[in-house]
Amino acid sequence: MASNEVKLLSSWISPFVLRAKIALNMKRVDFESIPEDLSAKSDLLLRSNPVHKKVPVLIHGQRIICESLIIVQYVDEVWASGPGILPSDPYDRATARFWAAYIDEKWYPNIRAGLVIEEAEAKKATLEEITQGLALFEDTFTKCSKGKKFFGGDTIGYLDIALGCFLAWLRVIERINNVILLDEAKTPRLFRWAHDFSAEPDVKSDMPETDKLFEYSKGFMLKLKALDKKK
Ligand SMILES: N[C@@H](CCC(=O)N[C@@H](CS)C(=O)NCC(=O)O)C(=O)O
Repeated sequence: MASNEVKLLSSWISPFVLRAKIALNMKRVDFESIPEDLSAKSDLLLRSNPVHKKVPVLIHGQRIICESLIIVQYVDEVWASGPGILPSDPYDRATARFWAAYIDEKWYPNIRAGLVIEEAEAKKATLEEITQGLALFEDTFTKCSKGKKFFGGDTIGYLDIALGCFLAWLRVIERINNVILLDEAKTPRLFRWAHDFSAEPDVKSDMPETDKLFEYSKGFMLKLKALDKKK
């Protein structure tokens, strides 16, 4: 492989892969997206990410970078000429990293659970956790955006990507459960942000359509349950 070639081990359904794609799109990096079948992982994936065996994996020449937020950061640092993704101010950067860690460690598990759990009380509690997280993000958005369109200011940044990658799945969970989670009345700024983020060309080109994801999710729920049983 040429030393500067960029490949991304991908899956169209993966919010984590979407993070990497948005970052590469923002920096106008030419890359090859290599789709992975997550139920029959390729040797390339297993060799490239032997620790987690998950997508996304960025292959930049001979270098291998795993974990979506680390990839976003790497892309930001390597292709420094494009728009900055992480905030330039150290405090803003620390704040964005704090909330991105909260999203992955605390909030995302509820998104996953929202697709799997069937028992009524547990499902209600999970949906409530998702909504409470969204209320926190409304507040965080107000502080981080400083009156601008995105968490990152005038252009999308690290936190926009960290949270926005889940919007399509959030809409699927709303549809499956016939509920509104991102409520315009309760979280008006976040609602507007979700619309603006989804409409950005660097996002729109790769964000899965809700209808397609909804159809896919029907089989996917069974697969997730099977995976959970194996663990
Ligand atoms: N923390 C990882 C999460 C990546 C992840 O969960 N990827 C999923 C697809 S959405 C995957 O590859 N799953 C395969 C498996 O769990 O075996 C990241 O941020 O990149």
